Amino acid sequence: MMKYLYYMILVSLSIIVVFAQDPGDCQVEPSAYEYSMNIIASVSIDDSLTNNANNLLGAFVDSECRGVINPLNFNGFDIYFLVIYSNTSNETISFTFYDADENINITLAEQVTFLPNLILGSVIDPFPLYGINQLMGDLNHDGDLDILDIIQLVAIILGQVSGTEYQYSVGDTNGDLALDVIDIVTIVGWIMS
Ligand SMILES: [Ca+2]
Ligand SMILES: [Ca+2]
Repeated sequence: MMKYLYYMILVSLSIIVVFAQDPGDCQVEPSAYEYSMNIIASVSIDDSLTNNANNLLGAFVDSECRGVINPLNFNGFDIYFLVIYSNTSNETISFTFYDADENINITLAEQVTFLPNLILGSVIDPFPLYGINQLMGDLNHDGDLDILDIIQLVAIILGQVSGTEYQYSVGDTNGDLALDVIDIVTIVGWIMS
């Protein structure tokens, strides 16, 4: 029985490892691949174009890294000249973004299909990649849920401060377009759990 349990835990752990996409851990050996394609991309997180030379854009097939790049800065925002490698056509490429400002990885919404020698986007018109960095209940946007978020939420509900669009988005836990005591109770529940 213990042996069975141990095996189940190992399998569960390996599933988590298999799907981890970490651009910071990305190492690609171009000579291992027959084909490549290029994407000239911009990245927007929460509707803001990224602007940090230490950001990373990684391309993945499942957990396998197929390309990674730091951005170059053009006119105040980042452009990513990313080469993606493959040995076959039609693989589905997904993207994970390392946000150096927040020190977190964010899975981006778009996926593309690999085709040898394809070029997506240009410097004038970069291919837009989008991600969302919103933790429900994180009113002060520090990546954690704690009493500071409750204090912020109460201040907004009492009208002591006017909430931002972001705060109304992450504070409205039941989606009724209002911030009230129900949202407080819900977030307190998340903090306690
Ligand atoms: Ca917080
Ligand atoms: Ca609500």
